[in-house]
Amino acid sequence: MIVGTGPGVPLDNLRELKYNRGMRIGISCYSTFGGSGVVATEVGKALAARGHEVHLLSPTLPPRLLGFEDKILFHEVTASSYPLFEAAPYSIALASKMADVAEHHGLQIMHAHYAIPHASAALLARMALEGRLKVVTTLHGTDITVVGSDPSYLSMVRLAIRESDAVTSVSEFLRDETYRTFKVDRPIDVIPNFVAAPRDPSQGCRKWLAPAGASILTHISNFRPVKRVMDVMKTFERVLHEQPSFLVMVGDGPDRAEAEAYARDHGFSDHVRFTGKQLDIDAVLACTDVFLLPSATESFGLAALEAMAHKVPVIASRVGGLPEVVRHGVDGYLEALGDVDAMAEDALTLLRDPVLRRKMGLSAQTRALETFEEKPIVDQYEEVYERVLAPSKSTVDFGAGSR
Ligand code: GMT
Repeated sequence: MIVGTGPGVPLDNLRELKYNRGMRIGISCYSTFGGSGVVATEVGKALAARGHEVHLLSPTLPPRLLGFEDKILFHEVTASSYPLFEAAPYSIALASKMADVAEHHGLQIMHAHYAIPHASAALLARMALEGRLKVVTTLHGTDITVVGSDPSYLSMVRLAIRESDAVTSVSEFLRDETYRTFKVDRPIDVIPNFVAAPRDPSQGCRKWLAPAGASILTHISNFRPVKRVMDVMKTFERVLHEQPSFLVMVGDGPDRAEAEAYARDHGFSDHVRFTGKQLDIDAVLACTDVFLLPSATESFGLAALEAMAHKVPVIASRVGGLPEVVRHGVDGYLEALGDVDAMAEDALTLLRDPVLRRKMGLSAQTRALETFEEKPIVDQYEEVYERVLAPSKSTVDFGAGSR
């Protein structure tokens, strides 16, 4: 089939041509159990399922890429050490790997998830390839709100945002914060995170997690200071005074030891299960009554969305992009940052009233699966890719030389 022999080809035909062959897309991310690592991997899987060729680059195999995935190739990024280096320069190794993979596999796009260092590395790779690679950067959260605004990174994050061929952010809040912090003058597309309908877990964990029919409250995070896990402990302590219940703490990170010590010192460690990192969060969420996310900031709150998909009402702080995900009084409750008394009251209201809990859980699930449905959101990423690959005019002239 000959396409594009006329003076110009309508964009729809170009799209069809490109889709028949599929785009060749690099995705660079951290291999985290949650957050940007999950979003990047799930976007990659969805794109591969649509026929695109996806190359995933990260320091270790992302947890969500366990099974064999047709049309996804994984490239491990390793920074070799040398006695002169105080720390192996991961960003340079990443840029080099991006350029190599792009060159040898004919990648058209490098999609960087989390600005530091993926977006800057992608810009270097684009330079190494003399512009033959488009860079799409997705901002996720602390790459803007915490680390990115640190003076030691700010200039390079600003450069990455300014020079990427397209920039997306996971919430309106994060887009506005980006404009405020970096004073960049360029469009930023808001493309929210998505969630799939949860599968039915093979076995319930309620019996082990909460003997004798007690209620289950769950928190899932990387236990960094921004997650305020001590607020989770204090909220639960108040709930436990009034209601037989158990707390499931999923994940690991710097504040885990302090939280475990708090439960021991306050005599309720028998009521808390620290599970560590878990791949199968569906199993835990399926038997959760209330989800707690009292973060200091949260650009989106993917963990909250995953809980909502399981019909679990969320109690969170009214910060960042959380109000774009959780509707106060409808899918759960949003309270002022640090107000553990209010959060405990909300949890007790829900635990004492199963009808209300089920109603909110149902609203939460409907919102999660309708507003944050995978297909239209992956469509938006595809549209961004098409835009950066399309010539600047809306028609394509393949020119005499290409015939
Ligand atoms: O920015 C971070 O703290 C890490 C990042 C990640 O890579 O896990 O989390 C952010 O991205 C998630 C996925 O888009 C969002 O759901 C989280 O809200 C966001 N975290 C923060 O803003 C604290």
